[in-house]
Amino acid sequence: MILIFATNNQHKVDEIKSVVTNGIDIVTLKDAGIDIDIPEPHDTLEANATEKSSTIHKMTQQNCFSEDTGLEVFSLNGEPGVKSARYAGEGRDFQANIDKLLVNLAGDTDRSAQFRTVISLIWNNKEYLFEGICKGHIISEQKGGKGFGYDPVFVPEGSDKTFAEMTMEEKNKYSHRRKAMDKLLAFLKESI
Ligand code: ITT
Repeated sequence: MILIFATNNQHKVDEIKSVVTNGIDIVTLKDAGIDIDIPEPHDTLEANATEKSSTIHKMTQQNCFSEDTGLEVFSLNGEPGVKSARYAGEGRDFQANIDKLLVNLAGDTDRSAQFRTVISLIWNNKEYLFEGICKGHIISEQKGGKGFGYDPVFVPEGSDKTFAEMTMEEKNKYSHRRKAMDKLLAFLKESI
């Protein structure tokens, strides 16, 4: 079964492919020959995920899914949240985003945070949403060189390592993205 994954983020593709079971062929936008930067104009993860999947569904008429993820820091009232990719500006620079986050959190004793992923699946012309949350905290100095985005400063609950110090398999034990994807896979198992 073929499922288009409406993303331009190769890190997300690698993580999703590593948790998908046999029988599902994940086709990326690149594989499908689609070269567009899908806009994310909305102020919720849900609405942006819907925008991405419905844009690709309109173009291809095929079953597809997208996901939008945000890092929600409690003492910053949920920021960077839906603006996670562009927190420090339109350049979408991972390092600049981390630097801004650490400056904004300087001196804060509550460093609790969560990653939240919302997947929008369009399956047989109907939309389904799935959410995955990973709770943890933000450390004050970056650690590790793996992963992407805010991984070097995020330590999930139950671990003393940042996501950037983990292999993809270890990150998958905790990750928001894997939890949301597990729900999508369970749905497909019931629906096929
Ligand atoms: P697509 O919209 O093409 O899927 P994107 O990179 O724009 O890719 P998002 O809008 O969901 O995706 O990006 C949110 C940002 O949040 C992303 O650029 C990273 O900085 C960060 N992020 C998302 N998932 C993350 C993860 O698992 N670990 C660390 N940071 C993450």
